Amino acid sequence: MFEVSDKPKMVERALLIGVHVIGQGADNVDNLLVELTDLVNTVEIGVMETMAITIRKPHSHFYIGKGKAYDIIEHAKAQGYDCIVFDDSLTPAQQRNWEKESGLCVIDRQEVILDIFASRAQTKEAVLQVGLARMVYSLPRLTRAWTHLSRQRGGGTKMRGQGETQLEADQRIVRDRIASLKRRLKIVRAQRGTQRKRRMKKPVPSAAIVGYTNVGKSSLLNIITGADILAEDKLFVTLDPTTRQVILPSGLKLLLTDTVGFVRKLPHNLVEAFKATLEEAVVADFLIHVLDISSPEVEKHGETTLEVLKELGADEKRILTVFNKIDACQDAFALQRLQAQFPDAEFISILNNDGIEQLVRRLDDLLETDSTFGEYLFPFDRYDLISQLHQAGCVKEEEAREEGVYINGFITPALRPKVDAYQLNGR
Ligand SMILES: Nc1nc2c(ncn2[C@@H]2O[C@H](COP(=O)(O)OP(=O)(O)OP(=O)(O)O)[C@@H](O)[C@H]2O)c(=O)[nH]1
Ligand SMILES: [Mg+2]
Repeated sequence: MFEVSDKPKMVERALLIGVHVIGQGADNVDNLLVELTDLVNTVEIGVMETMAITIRKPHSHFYIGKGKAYDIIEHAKAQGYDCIVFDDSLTPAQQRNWEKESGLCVIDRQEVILDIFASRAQTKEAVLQVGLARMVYSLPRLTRAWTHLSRQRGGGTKMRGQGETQLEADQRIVRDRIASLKRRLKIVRAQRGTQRKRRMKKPVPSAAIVGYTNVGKSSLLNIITGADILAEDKLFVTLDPTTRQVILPSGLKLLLTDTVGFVRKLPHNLVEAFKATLEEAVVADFLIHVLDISSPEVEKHGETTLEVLKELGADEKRILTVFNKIDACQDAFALQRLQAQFPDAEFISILNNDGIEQLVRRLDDLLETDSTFGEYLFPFDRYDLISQLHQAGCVKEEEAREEGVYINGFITPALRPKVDAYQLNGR
């Protein structure tokens, strides 16, 4: 990885391989290959051919059987491919074996995803997080012949210590980098933590928009709050959370956060590295789970999202399920079926502004169910509380009376304990 003299070779022509292990994995290999094609195209490698193969059990050397492996190598070389991409994860040893035997660049879905994240990362925190995930991924793979896809992964040789092999020196450098990235992340995260604390001090409830990549999460935040976040027909456009406030028709306020999208087989290192970013989902009062109904794989995508949420410890939250892109849904039967299956879900098209008003009303309902209506009388010296109620958009009516300030409205759970003592009506 750090032999800088090796100029990065560009790989251009890939053969994609999906492996079905009999009796394992409910995912359809062909569908996964379609998705892998999108992922590989995103890193600007041409997909020449996809191949689905079935094996009885994984083998340690090549993951698939040796006979099949040599057939594939021969085929790939004959066709002039320079890269083989596996949908399944290869162990560092398997990856090395493949590269040694074939002389081609052999990678897996995880590495492709890491590469996409790296190319998308813009903010300091995202760059550090992706950098960390990549370093952790490459540490056991340092002896590979190919250590990069389209981009050079930084580096630079350091002097080898006495008695140290090149590999040991490289490993030391990567470990040092991991440590340094962790240190720098800690600083950046402390800043984010301060921002979040400041936000949480405001008694405004919050919701996080979560879901598979490219389903329309950023578009939803844009249409509801009038924000101007980049929304594109590409995978993993958003890596950093953005929070905007919206005032709902009832007057209640809600903080909405757009988050990074998920994908099947998301590298564990990435989830780990993005945990701090995804914290936004964990601390939110509820989640808005967006799905793309026009995808034939919509249900699988939903399951993936719920799995990642579970890993983050956010699966117990209340979730409002939103099926987006109904304009592009070709299959009327699927729409009906999902409507029957998810009677509490919203079905919308952001593109056609269809169902958005109803969705916003649902957000209001959700907040109002949490909030309780009450009448209060505050002494004149408790303007601090009155101001917090205003900040949260709880106040329906306010009147200065002789004995204090009368207020009624829907009070959010966060504020209730603070104002309970001033409630009228026999409390
Ligand atoms: N047909 C259709 N396309 C939509 C709709 N809503 C969003 N899109 C498109 O879907 C694509 C993805 O939208 P984004 O808002 O970027 O999706 P995202 O979930 O934020 O994606 P990532 O940040 O990449 O995970 C964009 O090209 C949008 O224009 C819709 O209702 N109908
Ligand atoms: Mg987005």
